[in-house]
Amino acid sequence: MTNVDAEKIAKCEKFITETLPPHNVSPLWTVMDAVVPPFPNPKAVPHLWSYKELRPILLEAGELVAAEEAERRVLMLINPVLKAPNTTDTLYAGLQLILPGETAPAHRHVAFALRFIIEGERGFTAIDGKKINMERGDVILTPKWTYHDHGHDGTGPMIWLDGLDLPVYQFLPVNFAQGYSESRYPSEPVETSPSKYPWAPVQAALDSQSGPYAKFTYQGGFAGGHVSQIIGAHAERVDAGTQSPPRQESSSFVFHVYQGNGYTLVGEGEQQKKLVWTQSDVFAVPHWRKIVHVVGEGETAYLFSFSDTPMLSNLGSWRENKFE
Ligand code: 1HN
Repeated sequence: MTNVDAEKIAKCEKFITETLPPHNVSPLWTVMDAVVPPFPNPKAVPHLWSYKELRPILLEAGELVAAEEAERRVLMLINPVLKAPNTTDTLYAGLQLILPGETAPAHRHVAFALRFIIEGERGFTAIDGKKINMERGDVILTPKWTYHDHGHDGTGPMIWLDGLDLPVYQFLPVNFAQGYSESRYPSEPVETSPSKYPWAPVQAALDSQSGPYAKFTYQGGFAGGHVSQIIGAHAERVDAGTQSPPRQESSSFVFHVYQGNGYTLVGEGEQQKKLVWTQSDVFAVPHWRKIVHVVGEGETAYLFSFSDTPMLSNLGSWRENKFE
């Protein structure tokens, strides 16, 4: 290095550390790669939560705190390298418990929620005055800014997976929430609702497609197209002893195993992670990670998932890698 170079480097350093800061400016050229990386680089890592492990802990929470007290008795599924409420960089997932006779009081918020019912019968959610019964496999939407409360007219625990777009409101600080004046919003029972997607027709739609792999996207709801502007919901069938075609999308996903045993390979090369799953497990897939589901002999696997695909599409930022 010549003296001229050394002098210039020292000048540059002084410029960056002394001249610029008082003006509240910062050089782009030292951080260009970080601001515009060559590939999407989510912070979240692939991770699996075992239902068998978490169920007793959730029931213990049921003994320690009442739904009324908690407002929502939920164990948040937090990505190991992130903080609440992040399951992925953009998606939130949690396991919620309601016990017989309890009320999770009415409130509304800007954030959208969907629920996938895991176990229990005769639990209900009331959405804007419509009391909707919950059964295993149902997907139930809670559109933005609708009053909703949950309850349980049956016996035994009622457990479901919540999916919300909460992490998005970490950088869009416009999430208002409002409690209702009473614990329940007045409601009447309904048999069907545009908010509710029972499992049977979804499985029938998957089973009517030929071949060992099938995919279904929940449509309509209140948003037209996907179930909401930010979160989309999907289901997949992978036959026993087969694997899904590889896919890689901009989106991040939270998966829930409705039925079956297998594993999912997430990512490639040294970063690849193998998530081994069985019924009712939940796992997180970060953005832009290649995914292959591998299913064991014996039982057909059905996977539910929710993603941020609609948000990315609406922002013109969704893309996929085609594997021919
Ligand atoms: C919420 O309102 C529910 O209504 C569940 O069941 C989870 C997590 C954060 C904020 C609001 C529900 C939630 C939530």
